[in-house]
Amino acid sequence: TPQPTREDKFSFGLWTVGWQARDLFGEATRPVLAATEAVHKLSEMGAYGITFHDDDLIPPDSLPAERERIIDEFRKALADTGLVVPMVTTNLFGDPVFKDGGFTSNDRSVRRYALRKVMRNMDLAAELGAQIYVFWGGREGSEVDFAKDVRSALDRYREGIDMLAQYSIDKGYGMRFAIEPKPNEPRGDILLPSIGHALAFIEQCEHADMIGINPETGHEQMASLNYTHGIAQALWQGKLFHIDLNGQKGPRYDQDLVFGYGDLLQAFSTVDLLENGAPGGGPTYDGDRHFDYKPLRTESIEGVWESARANMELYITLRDRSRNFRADPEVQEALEAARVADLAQPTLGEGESYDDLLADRSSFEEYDLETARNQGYGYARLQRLALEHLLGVR
Ligand code: 3MF
Ligand code: MG
Ligand code: MG
Ligand code: MG
Repeated sequence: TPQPTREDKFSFGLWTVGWQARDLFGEATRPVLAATEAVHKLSEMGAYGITFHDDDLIPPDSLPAERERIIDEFRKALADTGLVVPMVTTNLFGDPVFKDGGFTSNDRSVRRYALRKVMRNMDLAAELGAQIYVFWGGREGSEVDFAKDVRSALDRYREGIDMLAQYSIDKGYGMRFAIEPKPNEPRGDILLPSIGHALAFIEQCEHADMIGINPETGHEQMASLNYTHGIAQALWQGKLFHIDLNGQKGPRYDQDLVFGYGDLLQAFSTVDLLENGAPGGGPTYDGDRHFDYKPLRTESIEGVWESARANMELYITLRDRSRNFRADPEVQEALEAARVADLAQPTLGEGESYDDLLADRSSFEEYDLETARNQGYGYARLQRLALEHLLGVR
């Protein structure tokens, strides 16, 4: 079985392996996992980083001295193991104060409190060297259309993000922000529900250049969207700042399964894109491969580590398979036959204008429509070869 190493850049949220499996219908099935233990164990298993929400690391009601002690112990575990903190985020969803949102609550005092909570945690994130700060607005949304003025909510969302960006700039933190879209759960409808909505929102921000996205596999798939296509567009726009990999079986509640334990074929194309880029070139992703999953509620701590390992091993397996896929002469021939790389060729010739196109009778008046209509594209063969590589039968 493949052995993960630091070079693979695998990271985990403290809230993933640390999830006590409390759900909507039942109590916790596992005891608290100390952050320092998570650091040591993840490091032993070959991970590279750990990420956290403020409240995962520091229980919200901690007194200042307790807070300092926790941070010191965590910092020592990081130093002892060499594990890094590539990303930090804020819990703006757990406390009942955020039941109508953080940045977009109808209560202005809640909005001000939310901004302060983020600023305090950004100071800690900077101290720990995090370069990416994630914003998942799980409570920014509504169940009642008449109760939320979405345009004002987006104004307030933008105001919050822009103010915090200015804070990072003024403090010299040099952070980049990553917004994480999700269609619903816990709110009936969440603002910035998909990759596309988030990308469009970012363009409206004053500090758009330092704001990107943190798309999660399962979140897009909850909305029946193609995750690989979504991250490809984010890459195209230079906005794939971070990533939450996991598994999801179609449009149902947020399952947070192990990466690949849902739409395995799409997980294969995701890894192929992340690792092999696109045939036409363009920006690639070089951040950490971050897993945001939940170990099954049925498992004790052994099962937690088993599933953490499963995320990394499956990623490595898919990476190996995708390299074999790309290197296979028959696949190369099939890609050629399917003219996949031809799409990188501009539709107009060099220096060609629409007048030239209008003058080109072969493009319209004398176009051989019948041949174009009757041609096959050769994608079926490509799909069969991809499946065979995925299954390891080639
Ligand atoms: C919820 C999530 C979140 C975010 C996290 C920061 C609790 O569905 O995915 O995890 O990932 O808040 O990234
Ligand atoms: Mg999820
Ligand atoms: Mg999630
Ligand atoms: Mg997530």
